[in-house]
Amino acid sequence: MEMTLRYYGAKFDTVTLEQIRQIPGVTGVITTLYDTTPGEVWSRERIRALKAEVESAGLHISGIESVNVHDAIKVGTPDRDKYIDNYIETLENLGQEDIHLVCYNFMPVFDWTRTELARKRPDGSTVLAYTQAAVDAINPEKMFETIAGDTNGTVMPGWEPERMAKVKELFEMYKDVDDEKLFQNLFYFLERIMPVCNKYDIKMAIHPDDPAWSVFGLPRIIINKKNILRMMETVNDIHNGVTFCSGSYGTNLENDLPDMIRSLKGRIHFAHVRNLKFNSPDDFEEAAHLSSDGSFDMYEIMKALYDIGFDGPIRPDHGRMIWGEKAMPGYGLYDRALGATYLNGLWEAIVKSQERK
Ligand code: DNO
Repeated sequence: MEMTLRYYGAKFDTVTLEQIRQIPGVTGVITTLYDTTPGEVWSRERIRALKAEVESAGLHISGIESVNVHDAIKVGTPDRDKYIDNYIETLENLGQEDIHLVCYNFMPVFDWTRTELARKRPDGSTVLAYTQAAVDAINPEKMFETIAGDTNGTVMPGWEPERMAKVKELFEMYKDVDDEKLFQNLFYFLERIMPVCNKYDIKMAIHPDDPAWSVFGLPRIIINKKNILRMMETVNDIHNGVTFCSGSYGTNLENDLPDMIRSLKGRIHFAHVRNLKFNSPDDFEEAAHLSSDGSFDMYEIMKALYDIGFDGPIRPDHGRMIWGEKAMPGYGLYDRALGATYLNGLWEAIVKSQERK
């Protein structure tokens, strides 16, 4: 595996490449052209400039998170092919610039959903949190307004103000899309992009829906082992793979995370590893990475990744806000650096204990 950190680009991130470079063991970044909109073609020039920026800091691009999928593709509107053609062109440009991993999601309307961006924990840190009761009580169009005050002035992925301004229209677009239709639209998209992925050896890594159930009555499909295996079998190509995100699949306590990892051998191309602390099955907060701070056994998660021979990039995910830092919620420097170091420590211990058997 390679330890990486997510980086939003100099214009958007409070964390610099120079800081990332000093986290022990972090050699790559997962990044994006954050100011592009879904459906837009990424030019080779811009990709090259992004690479140069990262490489001049002594790091490299380990993958892209995300090349976002236009809603026309998810909904399956008559003009979807035009947007898929653009997506293919972007993949081609990435491939020509030697980038071989793309994370994306197929969630309708909202990307990840949280009801709080700064819940205070007993140690004074603040974290992202989710309470089902708050989702049930709210008009989805007002969702963004309820959390906007806690973004620390940053633009959060999936919650861009331009997108949130169109929430009503987006709900309207999805009104006839159920889980099965969304699946079929995903398969259509994948079948069309697989040839270019094969040509340039680009591994597509779908991010799970977060939380792993339907919110606001919208369809959600990338939520459990059964659905993900269906997706892997239907488009049975190594380039059709997953981002294994412990914090997203883990929102549903019925998901056995190490077992899911083992069942996806060869198809996990990227891993997001973080911990959650459940107060009840309907209320969780994003704990520190350390097992004892949350509800997951992080050793077992890392061990399962080791056992399947996972050799892709891994990144600590959503850190707590600590030590007075002001950054994009979940994406500060300090707690993600602690997370990277902890995960590296687990990995070293696993590797050595296996080698010395
Ligand atoms: C949230 C992230 C997601 C993820 C996308 C992938 O912090 O994990 O926004 O990047 O769903 O497309």
